[in-house]
Amino acid sequence: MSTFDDQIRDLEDEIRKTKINKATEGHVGKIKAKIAKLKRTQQEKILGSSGGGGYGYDVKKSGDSSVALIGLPSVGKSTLLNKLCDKEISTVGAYAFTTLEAIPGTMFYDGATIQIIDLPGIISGASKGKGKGKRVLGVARSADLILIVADVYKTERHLEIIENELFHVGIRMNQEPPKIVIEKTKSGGIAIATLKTLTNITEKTIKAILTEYRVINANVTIRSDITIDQLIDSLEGNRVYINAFYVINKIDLIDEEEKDKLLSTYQNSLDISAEANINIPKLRDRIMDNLKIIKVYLRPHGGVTDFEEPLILRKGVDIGEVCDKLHRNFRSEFRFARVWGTSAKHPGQKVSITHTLHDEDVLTIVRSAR
Ligand SMILES: Nc1nc2c(ncn2[C@@H]2O[C@H](COP(=O)(O)OP(=O)(O)OP(=O)(O)O)[C@@H](O)[C@H]2O)c(=O)[nH]1
Ligand SMILES: [Mg+2]
Repeated sequence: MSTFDDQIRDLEDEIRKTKINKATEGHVGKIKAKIAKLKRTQQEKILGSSGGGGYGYDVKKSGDSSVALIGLPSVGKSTLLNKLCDKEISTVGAYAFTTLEAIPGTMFYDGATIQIIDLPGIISGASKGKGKGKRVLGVARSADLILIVADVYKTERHLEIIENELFHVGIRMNQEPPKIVIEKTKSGGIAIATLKTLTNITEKTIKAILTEYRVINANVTIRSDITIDQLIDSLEGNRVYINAFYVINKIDLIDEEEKDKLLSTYQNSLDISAEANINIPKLRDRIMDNLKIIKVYLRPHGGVTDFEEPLILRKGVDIGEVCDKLHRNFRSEFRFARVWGTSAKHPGQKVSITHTLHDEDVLTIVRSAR
């Protein structure tokens, strides 16, 4: 019997040999769905054989957000953790596989506390169970941001390997989740409602892929211009959508010319030296930008604004969520709020519980008397 890898390779070859056009699109969609299903079964087999080790290290979440450091061995992840957290937390070694488990530290930034997690180095094949790969990637799946750390001399190979491993465990980097809702029905076939023009996939292909997943009767609502891969992702489930960027370390070892070349090749990257302390403040800023965190200052009704201890919130948060964070009764007691800052039409605008806050807003919540 051929192995999963053989079957997957054969199907991938078939896609490569097929010229994709309207006539062949449905067929390609079906093959891609078959590949995704095989990969899932393969992954389940690997996880099932993990000997009760579970998926991921047991890292207790702390702080306002968490950031995972992922990379091959010896790229400088532990050195970086210590720099970001300004403390000697994780052991650094000149040999591969110095770090053997997940080591969390805390980075303080402008009133926010960010958990940074140093991880063992991973190698190609990690997602298929090589080394401690599965557990490392499990931590990455639950992080709010991933830093892919690479060595300046082996950047291309490192980034390729890590991206591939992240992809295989269902991590979709820097992608919005596709807006697809599939509601199974008892009869009537497949009805597709699209609220955006689809330029990457035809309705026929959507139906072919759904059939491959044994979805025969369903109402499908699509609100973004999805691709074949995104449809399969949403049928497979178990995908996580996480921001990530590249950190190219040991920049102290190369000259300006080499550095320029490297940076023009990798747009979504930052060059640093953890050991020689180059660009660490820049990296801290970049982490905060990517975490999409905002600060909101509270002003008690009729009082003065507390600029000392801002609330640390996620971008896109509404006032209702702020109420929930403050006290379990606040939502039910909410009457109205006033907002100063860029989310307000004018200073002190009176707003409802569904109002979305911006960074640096000042907020007053007015509650009914108990
Ligand atoms: N030249 C230079 N060396 C560095 C830099 N950062 C780390 N190193 C060295 O690289 C080696 C590996 O550093 P670690 O921080 O232990 O690397 P790691 O990625 O945690 O390694 P594993 O835990 O084995 O996966 C050590 O000898 C460090 O001193 C850097 O910015 N420049
Ligand atoms: Mg280490």
